Amino acid sequence: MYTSHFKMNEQEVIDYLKAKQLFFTAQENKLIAKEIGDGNMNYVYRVTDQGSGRSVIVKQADKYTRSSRKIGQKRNKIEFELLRFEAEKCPDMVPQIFHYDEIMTCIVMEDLKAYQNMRFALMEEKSFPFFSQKIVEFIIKTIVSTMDSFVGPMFKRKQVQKYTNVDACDITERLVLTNPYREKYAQAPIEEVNLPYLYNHFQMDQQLLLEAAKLKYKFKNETQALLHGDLHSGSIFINQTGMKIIDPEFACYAPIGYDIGNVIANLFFAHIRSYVLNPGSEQSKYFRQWIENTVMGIITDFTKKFLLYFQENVTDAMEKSQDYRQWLLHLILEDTAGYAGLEINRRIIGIAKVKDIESIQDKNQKALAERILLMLGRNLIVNRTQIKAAENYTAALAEACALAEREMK
Ligand code: SR1
Ligand code: MG
Repeated sequence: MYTSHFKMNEQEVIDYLKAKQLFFTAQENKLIAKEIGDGNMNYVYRVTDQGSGRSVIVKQADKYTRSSRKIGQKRNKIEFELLRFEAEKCPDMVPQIFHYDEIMTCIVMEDLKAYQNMRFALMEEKSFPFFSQKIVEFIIKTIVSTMDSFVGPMFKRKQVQKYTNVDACDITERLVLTNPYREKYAQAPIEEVNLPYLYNHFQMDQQLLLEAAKLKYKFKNETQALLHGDLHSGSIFINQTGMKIIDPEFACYAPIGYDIGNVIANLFFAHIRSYVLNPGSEQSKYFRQWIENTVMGIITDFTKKFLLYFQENVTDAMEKSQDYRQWLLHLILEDTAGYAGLEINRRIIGIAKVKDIESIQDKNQKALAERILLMLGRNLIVNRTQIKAAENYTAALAEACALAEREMK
């Protein structure tokens, strides 16, 4: 049984766990399953024993995406391998894995019921004081540590082969790095009032197009480190005491700034949502200040920890000087700003939108949020060589708000 792959339904997932004797004891036999996936790619089942209340997650990758597009299933193995690797480096920051099935392409893992998806927590304007430190710890230990400067180029090249997933990279290259900049691919709906800006300015902006193309080139050609590959707030589960990072199915070797930029961009979505919905409330101002401090904290903490990690762990004889690591840090920070901009743009005018902005009901408020974010995205891409210090981000944010408000008056 289970010697060839098929997509399981809820009952079949229960049967699978029973047949494989996974997670539940023989006494726990009142199992119910519910499909809870809200992404575009996989099927995610929560299976609960109604007697004990214990539950587990089964995530299955099919040969088709949920929108019926044919796709390879390598992402599931990569996700499992990366979760296993991350568990060695940051055991408190990933879900526990109970089982991986290469034929059924499914992972049986801890149900993170005690945590909330961070995107939704941010939409409720919850703040998490420890977040910047923790995410930087994760980035240093699981991403920076995979650079050839530490593990050697021979080992890294083998790892690059192991983690190359043509399907996942193709999705990123189309959805993030191309389509938002090409008129025929830009995906409505954005608010109608923003369409002239999109078509006549944004997509005609030769400087923006050139800089976005350079960042795409880097993504395709620079195998700097093993990334999570989709490090947005929806890939993080969080509560007041800790967080767990899930879903590394887009993992690949690419510039580190891609992941850091994703984290920052998704914090900005929550910030701008709050700014347009609750401009005057003191509580919301506190939340937005926390986001700004968090973005600044990520940059300053990454700077400090990267330099220290590099100094203590570099093995390449040519890379031992302080000037070298400073030079490298600056490249990563530049990339961070640029990829943050690309993530912002693609979530506004691409097909994979974010709830933070999509769920804004009032058309004027949503239009303002879109315009601010597109202006911020552009600025971060085009001026990325100047955006290296923590305060540059808050300045860029304030500038985008002021500019967009003026234009939309
Ligand atoms: C087909 S939609 C794929 C997108 O969702 C994932 O979360 C990734 O961000 C990807 O770009
Ligand atoms: Mg995902």
